[in-house]
Amino acid sequence: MADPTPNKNPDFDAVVVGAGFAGMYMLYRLRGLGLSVRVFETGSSVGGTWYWNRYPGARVDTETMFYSYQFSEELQQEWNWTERYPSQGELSAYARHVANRFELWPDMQFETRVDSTVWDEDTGLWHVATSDGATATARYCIMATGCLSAVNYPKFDGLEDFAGETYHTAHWPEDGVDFTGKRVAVIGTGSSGVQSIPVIAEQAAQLHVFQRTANYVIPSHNRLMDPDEVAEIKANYPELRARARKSFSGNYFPVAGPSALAVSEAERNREYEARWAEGGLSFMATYADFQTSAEANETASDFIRNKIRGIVDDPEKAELLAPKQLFLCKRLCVGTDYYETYNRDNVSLIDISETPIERITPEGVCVDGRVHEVDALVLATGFDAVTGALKRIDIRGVDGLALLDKWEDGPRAYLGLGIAGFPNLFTITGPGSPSVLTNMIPSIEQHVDWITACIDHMRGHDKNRIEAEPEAEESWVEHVNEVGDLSLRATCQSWYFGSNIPGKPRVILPYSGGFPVYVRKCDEVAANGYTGFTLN
Ligand code: N01
Repeated sequence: MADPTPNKNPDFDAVVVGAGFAGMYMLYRLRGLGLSVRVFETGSSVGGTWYWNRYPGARVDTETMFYSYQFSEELQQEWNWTERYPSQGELSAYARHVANRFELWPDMQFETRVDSTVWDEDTGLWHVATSDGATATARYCIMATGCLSAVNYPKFDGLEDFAGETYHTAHWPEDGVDFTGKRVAVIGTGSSGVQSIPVIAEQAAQLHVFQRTANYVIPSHNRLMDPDEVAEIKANYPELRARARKSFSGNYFPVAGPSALAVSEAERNREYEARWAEGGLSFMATYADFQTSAEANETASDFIRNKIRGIVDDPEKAELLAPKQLFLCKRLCVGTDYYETYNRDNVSLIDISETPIERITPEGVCVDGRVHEVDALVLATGFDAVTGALKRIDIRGVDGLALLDKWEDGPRAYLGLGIAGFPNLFTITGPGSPSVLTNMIPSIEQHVDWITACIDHMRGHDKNRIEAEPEAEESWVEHVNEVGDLSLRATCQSWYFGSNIPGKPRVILPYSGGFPVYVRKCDEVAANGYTGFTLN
């Protein structure tokens, strides 16, 4: 797709792919440098993950006073979150407010998918081809495509013959779905299933939940924000944000102690009870050795399993819902009335751990020779995480190298920011960066700030081309894998390792050395003139 007439004056200084929280902030910062920018977005508005994931009950499970931008003091002071864990609707409204406030709309083109982007060494430009048949050239191509955006559609035999309606949680109709009086199947019990199941159960005549792996679900105890609490957080934002930046996940969760085994059972249970009562993700940070000691890990698992047995009336269902895998193997879920929902008469739980779904028939879901008849099918089957969205675009670098080929055995990237063989292409929260193991918005801001400073540096030093060096990339990938293998997470199946996608190489996708260590490394690289990158 090389431009027949090499042109050193690109259509745009930068093309940004995606208008989620990463793409919007990238646009804002690059415009601040005086660059011309075009953002392409498949959806018809801003918000990325919060645009697409409109399933019933969708809400963030990070406290939203902190799951928000911090780059603008005015923005964080003027915006008022109404709930501890705001809904998809409120998060989308926030995204639109940001686009309005910073007048981002004119540089964003919606309902336009980027199909391919091809590097032309002669002109030093990216040639970006979009779904509307147009092409654009740009000096920089910045992938703000999201870590959890490429939908995982399971390949069940007969799925296309199903006579009812089929939905995927991550591709939900804009006008919503009314399940009143319907028989519904939900397949999948990760965060999306956990959030949607209680809401669908309230509407549907009958709900069948198909569970392959039981997950750990901490109650959210969602509530309206207390105005005094909001005022206090707003008054102390700088210190609170700084404290979060110093914490492993970029999210401040107080750690009760270095080891769950260093305290008595009574003390440990008091701490677990307090966190269960408080609700939310801070449970995962109770003790620092959950990822290093199976015995410590088991104390948390046991506590949660006992909670499930206490909530769910039917002992058989309770045992099915009690997770068997290590705590924090998979992403911890946060729910509202999740386990309580299984006490409803209209909810059944079908264990597919040993007997997988055989096929979908026109009438419903067939397991072990029995068809569970339904009117609607909800696929809560997740994503081809971290690399999926990048691999679904035909990205070609130096000498036509396809990213798909380069990543055949797993992603290789330097700091999750640059890729050897793909000059002037940056990935926001790419593989090998902390991304999904952290609070995403601070991680996005850190990457966008770094990329902005890098481009500014290049312009200040009369450089037009930047490329990760293969050796630097190799040694970073090795480090990411070494650190990844240190945690118990490495012993189980999860999307963190690509295990949810048939045929995907088993490689740790995010960097698990923690946000502060990672930020220090990125800062050092920049301070030393972008070590590990070649600038021309
Ligand atoms: O996806 P998942 P998700 N047959 O991959 C099952 C973020 N998020 O959309 O575990 C039968 O976690 C699969 O089973 P198993 C959050 O980071 C955040 O729920 O592979 N079942 C699993 O139960 C989260 O982790 C928020 O055995 C099949 C489920 O489908 C990430 O997104 C909300 C199957 C998929 O769970 C992904 O969450 C939502 C098959 N062929 C999401 N294929 C909040 O902020 C898959 N499954 C609250």
